[in-house]
Amino acid sequence: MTAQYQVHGDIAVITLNNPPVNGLGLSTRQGIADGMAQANADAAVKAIVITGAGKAFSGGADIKEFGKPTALQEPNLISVIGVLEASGKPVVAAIHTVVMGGGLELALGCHYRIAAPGTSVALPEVKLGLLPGAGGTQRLPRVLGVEPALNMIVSGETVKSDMLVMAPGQKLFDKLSASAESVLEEAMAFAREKADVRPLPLVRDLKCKHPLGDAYFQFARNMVKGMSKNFPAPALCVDAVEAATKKKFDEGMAVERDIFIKLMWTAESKSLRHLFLAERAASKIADVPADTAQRAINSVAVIGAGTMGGGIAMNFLNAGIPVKMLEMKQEALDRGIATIRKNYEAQVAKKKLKQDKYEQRMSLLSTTLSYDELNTADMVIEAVFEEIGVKEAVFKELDRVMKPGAILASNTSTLDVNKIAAFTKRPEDVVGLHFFSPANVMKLLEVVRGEKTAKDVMATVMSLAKKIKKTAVVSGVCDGFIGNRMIEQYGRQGGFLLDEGCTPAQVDKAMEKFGMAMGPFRMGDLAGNDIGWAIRKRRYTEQPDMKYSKTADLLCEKGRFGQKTGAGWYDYVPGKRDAIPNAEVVAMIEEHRKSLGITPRKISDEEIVQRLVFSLVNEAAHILEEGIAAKASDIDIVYIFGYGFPAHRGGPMNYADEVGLFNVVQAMNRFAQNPLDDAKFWQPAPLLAKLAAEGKTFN
Ligand code: T1G
Repeated sequence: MTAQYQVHGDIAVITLNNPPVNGLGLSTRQGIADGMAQANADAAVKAIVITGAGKAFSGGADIKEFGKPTALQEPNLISVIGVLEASGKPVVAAIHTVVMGGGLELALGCHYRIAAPGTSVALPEVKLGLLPGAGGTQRLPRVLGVEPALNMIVSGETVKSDMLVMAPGQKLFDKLSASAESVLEEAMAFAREKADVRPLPLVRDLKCKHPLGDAYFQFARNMVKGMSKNFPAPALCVDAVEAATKKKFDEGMAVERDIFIKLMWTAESKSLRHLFLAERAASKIADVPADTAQRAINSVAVIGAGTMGGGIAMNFLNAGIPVKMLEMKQEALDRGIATIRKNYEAQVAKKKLKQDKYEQRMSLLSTTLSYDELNTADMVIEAVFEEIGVKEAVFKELDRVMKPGAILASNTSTLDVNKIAAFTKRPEDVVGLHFFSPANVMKLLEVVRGEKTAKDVMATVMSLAKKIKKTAVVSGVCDGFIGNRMIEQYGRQGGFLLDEGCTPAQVDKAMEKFGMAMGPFRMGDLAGNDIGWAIRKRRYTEQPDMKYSKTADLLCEKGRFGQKTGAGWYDYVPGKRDAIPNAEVVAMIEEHRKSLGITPRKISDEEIVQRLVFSLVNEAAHILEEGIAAKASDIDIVYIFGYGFPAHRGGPMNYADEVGLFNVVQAMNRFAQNPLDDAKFWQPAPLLAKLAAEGKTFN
């Protein structure tokens, strides 16, 4: 049982013990119910305390149990909370560290609640596309007030116990304990004091009203509508809390239950639950045990003070890790420092960063023009010009100066990490750390594992990624790793669609309606069309049979590289980001189409979305077959965190699973009939064909 029962004198203590965060799976729920029965049957027991072992009171329902039969098996969480409320003896929750979701709902079923200071309190279900489903929408407003409760439920945000006890008239916590260590003792003493109180106070009996009634909820609905475009849950949270103010408790519970069951089966919720586990699974490497000893990283060197080097350095400064930046010339260093200062000062101006914090971070930054001064750094990240000759020179120098055991990382986005490792005598210490621009903002980090990269280097960089607040995904070595290799196919399909009859705006609008942060052409203008141009030029020589539309080259030949040149597929007004369609570009595309003898055809949004998204899926299936990515969910994480794929779709692989792989393959077979497309590319990858034939999914 993952809940222990012990009697201390006249107090029974039930301790949730289901590591890592006391998720309320069936066995834990059963343990609580059994403990309650025992305590109520034991005349020597005067009162009961419930607490959590380890690093949480409880992180809520067991997310890993969702979708499994045991999730709804009795005693379900509502029944367990009913047992608490029906207890003939007082039940006191001794809360510390984390009390979230169903964990907070469990505590709300107790007669009293003692919280340690600094406890993280939340009803984060909305972040999983749900709403609190065990009475949270009915009880929290009763103890905290309608508005603070609704804010917590709709945002899913965490609030500290110290803040909550200051809410006027709150009855969420009867008191704060002196510390997390003393909360159990204090709760037991509190339970003794309340042993003879009758009737026992029940949250469900408290009144729940909002003075403005309908007007307030109308206001709340308007606010929520704006922030929850693709997600149904936030608006339904308002309905549930409104029911708490208008209906009897049990009727309100029925409203909450109906909504919860409905949301549980939405694609949005399944996507968000998939991403919650996928993000955490990404940091696990099958052949690198979780307890692999890590190398200490107490200081970092960065080679190159350009946009990437500066952004990379900021990640470490933000985490309190000293950085020494190296450039070849002083003015390059000065420019790099100035850019870092500008970025921090912009955050200070927006009150996102305190002045003293900014200064403290800058104090951790030093610069040098000499490689010899890098010999104390525990890790170095190279972010120099993307050309193999330059990388060779840099890594030969690093091999000469870096201390034994230092990690040598390259930020290369396309070059072969095995080749780079071979420039040194210590290939086992070499790894790729592919940051996404802007490196101090984008959460995704592709960790490129070379053939010889040591396991402890992998364990070290994966743990370091967490410290610098990056979501790391392991990639094998291939051209473009995971993300850029897939985005190249996505871009190719975009080009074919222009040749066949679309405008850039039509393709972008279709993809943005699907949920992409930006369509392919706006994204090209943002990243710089010259980047893709350079890659295509390489392809034309290396892979002459790879088909491309020429439109992107024609655009680049006009110097229309995108926002950085004020014009690309679209025009831009300085200082503004809106993409303004340009008639000349559309004319250029039509001209080009005519020169190919192509009669333009009307192409549906659905075809646009399928060709772009399924091109990602097919390339991803090859990436999985080749072992470049370890699991499909890693690829979803790459696309959500690195390329603006919509979270409510759960990533390209999750989306393909939702559509059904059989249907994906059917669509690919149709695309292969199109003479203007690339029939060879649309041959379903063997893994995809196999899963589709077997009626299986990627995840
Ligand atoms: N269930 C199962 N496992 C969980 C879990 C949960 N609720 N929360 C965390 N884990 C696992 C996580 O997968 C990881 O596992 C490990 O714990 C550490 O997580 C009826 C239905 C609690 C603040 O949404 O916000 O209650 O990778 O890396 O940074 O109304 O986890 O080690 O195998 O995040 O210290 C509502 C989600 C559920 C809370 C800890 N509860 N969790 O953060 O560690 S729905 C949540 C968190 C619900 C009821 C409804 C955080 C944390 P592994 P971690 P952390």
